[in-house]
Amino acid sequence: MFIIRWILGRIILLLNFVFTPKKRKRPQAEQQQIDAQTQALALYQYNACPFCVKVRRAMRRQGLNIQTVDAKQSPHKDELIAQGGKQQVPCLRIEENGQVHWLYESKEIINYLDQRFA
Ligand SMILES: N[C@@H](CCC(=O)N[C@@H](CS)C(=O)NCC(=O)O)C(=O)O
Repeated sequence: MFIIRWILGRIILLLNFVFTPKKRKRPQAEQQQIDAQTQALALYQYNACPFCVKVRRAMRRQGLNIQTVDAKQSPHKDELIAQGGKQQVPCLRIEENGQVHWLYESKEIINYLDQRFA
């Protein structure tokens, strides 16, 4: 089972590499503004998870430089469970006005990013 999952993961990463979406280009000043906002975001994810790949592709299409965090590693895994509530990726950590929100579900995350940055 582990081997099959591993092979599928490599296929997903290969396809993602071959069909890398075009990164959105913005005027420099606008991109700097967006970068300042996305500094408050972090995507907790696994490298070869198909749902995480979907979100990373959406981020690239939008030209969003959001930090990615490997949720398989300590202490990130523990942070995700303790603060987010469950061990599921992708999960977007959103820091806003001193408060932290954890957004699960790839579809929800992509909707949030599209609404905020599109
Ligand atoms: N419906 C969720 C599915 C996410 C999902 O199934 N993620 C898997 C990884 S691909 C997961 O977090 N499993 C728990 C684990 O591996 O610990 C989404 O679209 O984000």
